[in-house]
Amino acid sequence: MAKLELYYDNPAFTVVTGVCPHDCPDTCSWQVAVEKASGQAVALAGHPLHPITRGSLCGKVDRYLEGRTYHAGRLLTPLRRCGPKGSGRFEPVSWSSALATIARRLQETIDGDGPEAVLPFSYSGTLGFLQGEGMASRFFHRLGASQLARTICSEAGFEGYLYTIGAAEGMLPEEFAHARLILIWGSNTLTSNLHLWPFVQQARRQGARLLTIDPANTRTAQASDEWIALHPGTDGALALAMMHVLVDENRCDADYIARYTLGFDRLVERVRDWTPERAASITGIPAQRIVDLARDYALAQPAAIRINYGLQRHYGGGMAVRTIACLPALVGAWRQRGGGIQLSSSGLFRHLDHRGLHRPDLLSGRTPRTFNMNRLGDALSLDPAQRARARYRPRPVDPLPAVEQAGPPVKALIVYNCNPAAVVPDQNAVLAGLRRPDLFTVVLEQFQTDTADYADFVLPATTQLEHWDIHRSYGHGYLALNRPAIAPVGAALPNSEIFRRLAAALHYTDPCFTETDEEILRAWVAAQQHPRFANLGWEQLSATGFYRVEVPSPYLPFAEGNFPTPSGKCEFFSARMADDGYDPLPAYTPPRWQQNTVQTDNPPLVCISPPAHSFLNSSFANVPRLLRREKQPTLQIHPDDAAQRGIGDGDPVLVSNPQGRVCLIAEVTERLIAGTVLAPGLWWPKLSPDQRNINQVTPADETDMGAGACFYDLSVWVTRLEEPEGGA
Ligand SMILES: Nc1nc2c(c(=O)[nH]1)N[C@H]1C(S)=C(S)[C@@H](COP(=O)(O)OP(=O)(O)OC[C@H]3O[C@@H](n4cnc5c(=O)[nH]c(N)nc54)[C@H](O)[C@@H]3O)O[C@H]1N2
Ligand SMILES: Nc1nc2c(c(=O)[nH]1)N[C@H]1C(S)=C(S)[C@@H](COP(=O)(O)OP(=O)(O)OC[C@H]3O[C@@H](n4cnc5c(=O)[nH]c(N)nc54)[C@H](O)[C@@H]3O)O[C@H]1N2
Ligand code: SF4
Ligand SMILES: [Mo]
Repeated sequence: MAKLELYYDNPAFTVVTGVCPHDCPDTCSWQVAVEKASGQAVALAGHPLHPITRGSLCGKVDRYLEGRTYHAGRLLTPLRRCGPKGSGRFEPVSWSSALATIARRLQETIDGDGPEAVLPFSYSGTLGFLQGEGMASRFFHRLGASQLARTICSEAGFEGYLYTIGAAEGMLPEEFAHARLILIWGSNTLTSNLHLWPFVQQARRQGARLLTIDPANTRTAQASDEWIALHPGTDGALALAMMHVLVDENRCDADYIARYTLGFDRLVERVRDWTPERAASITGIPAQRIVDLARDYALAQPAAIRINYGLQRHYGGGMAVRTIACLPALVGAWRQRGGGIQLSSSGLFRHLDHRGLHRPDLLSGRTPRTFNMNRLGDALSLDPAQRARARYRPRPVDPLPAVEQAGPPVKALIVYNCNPAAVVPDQNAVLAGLRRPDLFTVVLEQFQTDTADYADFVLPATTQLEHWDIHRSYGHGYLALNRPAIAPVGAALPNSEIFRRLAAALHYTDPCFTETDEEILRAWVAAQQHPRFANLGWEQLSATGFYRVEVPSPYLPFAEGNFPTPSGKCEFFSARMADDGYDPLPAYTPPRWQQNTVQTDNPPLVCISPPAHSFLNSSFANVPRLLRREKQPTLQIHPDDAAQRGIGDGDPVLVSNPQGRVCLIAEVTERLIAGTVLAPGLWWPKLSPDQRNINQVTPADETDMGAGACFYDLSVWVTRLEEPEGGA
């Protein structure tokens, strides 16, 4: 029985269809029951008819009502700071006074330093087209603000995948059910992609084996047939050795290779030296296990690979994904249902037309500078050399701007859908920037985050129950509509409305700033002309709440080649890579941590910080029920590494490097390869014992491709503390 069945035919309630807004590949559709008399939402559940959601939400979102919409900490009114930056002391103000002051300050900045002195800063609080960058980009385009390269999550892997495959397309979750071997490679499905799991289990019931390749013995690895442990950032070496075995033992699909791939001969040359022994010394996986893995991979067709973003948060992450993405073509896995690889399904939606939504024409010929969000600390610096370094430079061939081209200091920062004080690398540099007395900061938020503590004005934003939106998935093939189910709580407003009002306060007269949210979304739907959206219409979308992009089912995109690369083939050799300054063949780019070879009594350890099960980045890390589940900020450490440092289970430890320091509680565990430590993220610094989190020690280094963040590629020293450190 559907969970909201009780409410469907009850005249006292309405049931409204929506979609989870969070940054998660599953993009679950949901239904909300609202009591008509009170206007209160009383129940929420996964949409029973959505083919991927199948009626269930994850443990974070199934109690979205108490965890977000009606959370006691919801921001309910605009606030003006009345204490020092970071102190969190604020007083309530009216919308009209807040907006008038903000508009005046922005205009002063524009008049004094030029529009590029304004920097928008946003990421993935919501993935909705409208409440994400919809109205915001209209506003910032009109203003002429600096632009932001949104690089913090997936850029390296995304770019790497494009070089080999041509677009972020591949297997869909439904097809995993037909695999005979599944490799979960650098992903923690049971935590971060839960709705893939039923398809994996379906395949296993039909005899498929499941292997998980991960430095940590995660929930997913524990639920697999085997955990293959490797050192972080060494996946490229593993893939090259697998290719070596496939070529050496003649286990490739010669016909598929001849028809649908480019550069096989050069690939053969390249992998000749990549013996399993060589890869074993790099990855930590025994050579024989690598040989067997390659054989299994060739023999157990169809074989499916799920890579996700965990494995690309390393200096060589782009090249690693580019290399792994070659494997399915080598064995012809794409030919069959259940074979291939999935990184992201976002490419299914690449033909969506967002011009009418984002209105780039409002730039009127201006080309503002673009900052890399991973270098927010540098972008906020008053030193032009640092600002120049913060400019977006995704490929080696892109020139670094000269100091003279750094542009004006950032004087106004507008943060929405993001918590940079917790999530961005080089936290100390970020905080130094946020503390600048001459920086005017506005934060649109649902909660009083660490970032909000540094704001001059905090503006209360609605949650997904209170606004309109449309979402696409990056894990499956559905679009979804989110209808508001309840009126805004308190004086909160949708991001779209806040930017609409700011535009009015700045006297921006383009009619796009007066369209309602529903009008904007209807126009967006009507603007989609690509055949993949041929049957998309407002009526249909409103009736069901979701829409499957028009590709065949089952979807075997590359069964007969048709790769969206320049050559139309799977590119083992990529001329584009050569043009962009890369090795054009699959290669191994070692992680940065490997360059740290100092031998001391307390050698550095590699530190990774993938998500804690109950948090979603820093979201939900203020929900009491979920905080109780995660207990405290911990550092998982292998017994050998702990013993070497005199660390016992439960001891407070100091994790430090030249970047910064954070105090965590040691969890001594064998569920981790020795030499690596794991700090589950992302705790709110202000809710942590020493008011810091793991991004104290993450560097602002950029990945090889796409200028992504190297969150899992750093060295730290770990020492036992006598007492936990308190206070900052
Ligand atoms: N060390 C380390 N750092 C990491 C990662 C890691 O694995 N390790 N992961 C990285 C990754 S993959 C990502 S994607 C980033 C994510 O970083 P962020 O994009 O900052 O995501 P969240 O931490 O979830 O914070 C989103 C904020 O947006 C707010 N929000 C939600 N909806 C709305 C809305 O409708 N309006 C407004 N105004 N606000 C809203 C939420 O309350 C929340 O505070 O973090 C990165 N940081
Ligand atoms: N519950 C929950 N779900 C989430 C999120 C969340 O914070 N919480 N975040 C969402 C977001 S924004 C994203 S981007 C996705 C991310 O989801 P995933 O892509 O699954 O990425 P991570 O969870 O960062 O890392 C997955 C696994 O990669 C492993 N790993 C780290 N380094 C390496 C490596 O070098 N090689 C290999 N093979 N494995 C490595 C980690 O130990 C971890 O188990 O999940 C989304 N879903
Ligand atoms: S966070 Fe992911 S799994 Fe949880 S409800 Fe949202 S989309 Fe579904
Ligand atoms: Mo992410």
